[in-house]
Amino acid sequence: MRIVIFGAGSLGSLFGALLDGAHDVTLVGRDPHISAVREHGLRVTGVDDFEASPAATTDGTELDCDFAVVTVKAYDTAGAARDLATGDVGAAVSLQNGLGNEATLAAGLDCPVVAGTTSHGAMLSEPGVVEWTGRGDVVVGAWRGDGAAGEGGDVSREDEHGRGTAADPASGVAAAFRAASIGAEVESDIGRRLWRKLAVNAAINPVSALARIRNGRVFEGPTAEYAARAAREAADVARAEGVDLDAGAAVEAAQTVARRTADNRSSMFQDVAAGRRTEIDAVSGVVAERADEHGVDAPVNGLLCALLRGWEAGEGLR
Ligand code: KPL
Repeated sequence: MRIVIFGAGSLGSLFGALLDGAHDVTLVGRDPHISAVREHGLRVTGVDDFEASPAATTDGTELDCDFAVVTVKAYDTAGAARDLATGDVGAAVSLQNGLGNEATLAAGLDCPVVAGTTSHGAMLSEPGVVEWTGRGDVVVGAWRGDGAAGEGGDVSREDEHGRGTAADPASGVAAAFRAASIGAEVESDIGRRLWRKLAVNAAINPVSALARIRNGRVFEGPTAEYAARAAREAADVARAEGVDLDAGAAVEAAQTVARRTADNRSSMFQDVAAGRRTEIDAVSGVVAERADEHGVDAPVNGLLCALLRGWEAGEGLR
């Protein structure tokens, strides 16, 4: 299959390397990483050590593919959709942090959109080299618009070639991942998975970024109570949206991820440390805004969001 990875940061590059070999992969990203991949190939270290040689470009326009895996930061999603719309793309698969990315892709693209989450961990250690910091999974599901991603219905059908049917692109995507030995499942209730991931990110990312601590420390000491409250609030908002997510289960999911990725610096901590804009709008910002709409209290998410937005404004990043 022809697969475009739109957003060759850490996770995008990891998936590009893993999918290469089984598929015809093109990475879209920025220099100096893309030039390094073109000149020397893409090296993966950590969980496994190997070299891959996907095609690599800084120009994401006029690309044709069976599907594009979108791994850009949430605030770059509209730009990714604009570029992808100039090519012939069979489906767009969001493997991003935050809520709302699928709707942005669907608004800009005339192809099916697949929602997804992943728990693989990765870090770009230098141009052309990605460290695979933790093996995880990939879960995808059909995006059906109006916020009801993948609710109900059978999304696990594959055609005789193992590809998803036109009405069912998620199973084709999962099959393509599995063909490259990447564990991938189709989830009929992907909306719930996205909210659970949002609760995990709402707990870990802003707390780790503001306190400058690795994931394993978030649920220890003085930050623990606030991380738990951020996850609980996200679950309260999810339930107000009709998503069956228990507050205790959301806290437990966040604690499990923090334990499993204890040595990692969250993506938001990495952004702040590098002086880059964060995904706070698509994480705590979405929780706080939807809470307001539903008349639900989410003061911790509101405060975490204000602090990160204040930091970004002070750095001239927004
Ligand atoms: O998704 C993550 C991130 O860093 O953005 C977590 C789950 C917190 C793992 O680090």
